[in-house]
Amino acid sequence: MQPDRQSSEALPNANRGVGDGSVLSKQQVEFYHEEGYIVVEDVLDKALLTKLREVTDEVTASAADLTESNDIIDLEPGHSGENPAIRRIKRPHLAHEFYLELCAATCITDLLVPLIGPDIRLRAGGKVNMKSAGFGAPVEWHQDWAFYPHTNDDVLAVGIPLDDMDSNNGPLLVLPGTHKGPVYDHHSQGAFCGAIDPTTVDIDFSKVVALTGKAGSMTIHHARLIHGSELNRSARQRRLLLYEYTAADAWPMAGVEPLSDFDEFNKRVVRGSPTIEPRVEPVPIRMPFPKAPYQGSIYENQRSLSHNYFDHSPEAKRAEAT
Ligand SMILES: O=C(O)CCC(=O)C(=O)O
Repeated sequence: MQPDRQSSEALPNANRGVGDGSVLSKQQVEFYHEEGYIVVEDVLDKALLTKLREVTDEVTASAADLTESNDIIDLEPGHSGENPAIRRIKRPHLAHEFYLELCAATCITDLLVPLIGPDIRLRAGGKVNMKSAGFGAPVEWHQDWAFYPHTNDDVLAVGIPLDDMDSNNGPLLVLPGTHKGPVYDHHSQGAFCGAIDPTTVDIDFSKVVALTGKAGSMTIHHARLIHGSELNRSARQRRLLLYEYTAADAWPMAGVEPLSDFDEFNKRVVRGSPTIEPRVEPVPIRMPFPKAPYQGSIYENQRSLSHNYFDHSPEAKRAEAT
């Protein structure tokens, strides 16, 4: 099954804006609450984008000697010293000081205040998904919320493309409005698998919208919004930095992330103040347990999904190379 591609350029203007240092318009905020996502153009200036690419190249180059994935680098199957291929940089705020600085930059957080309030915490996760030219793997449909439920759902992810993200190089795909629906089963064979089995649900996948944008723009999607992405069939890489943020009073449910270091938890408040009084709201929750049999990243978790939606076949990858 393949998504019916649709560019966000065809969408009403409400979901697009220019990152000129101002906060989001009322229309954009309403669009986010209604549809569960927005795209904002020109959020990173040229200097920040250049630095982000340099740092990402540096971290990528450091993977050349690796023979297996570690806490920071997730290798593509087939990676070798001669043909280094990394799938993801995990927890970028720990991978390089620059990613840590960038997650608190006002050009990003100014845009989040109208959506989740003035007190904002970075989640311990986050990633740079590399979606390399020729083999960048699909990500099956999922809700981030299934991985990390909190006491309230003022939880979202920000995506910053390092390369122009268009309909050919595996853009982020979303199903508008699904953040208001249920939290779907992300289990397979009795354990969490981090993906929705498309054969067991009544979801209208034809409503898909591709979030396209220039390098340095920013996508924002609600943690409950169903999303995924296809194989990158183009000859161009599509690197996407994803930071995950919560309102500071949205506390992770027990076991979802380690809270053994309370100082570190509070230091991740990138704006405003921490609190020890979680706001508890009646949000639907399914716990991601028992844990996925394949650990390491979403790509690993999703290996145990019984039915894929996107085409992962070697033939599809070869089609890209030609
Ligand atoms: O990089 C992508 O295309 C999708 C990423 C995503 O949804 C995830 O890693 O949770």
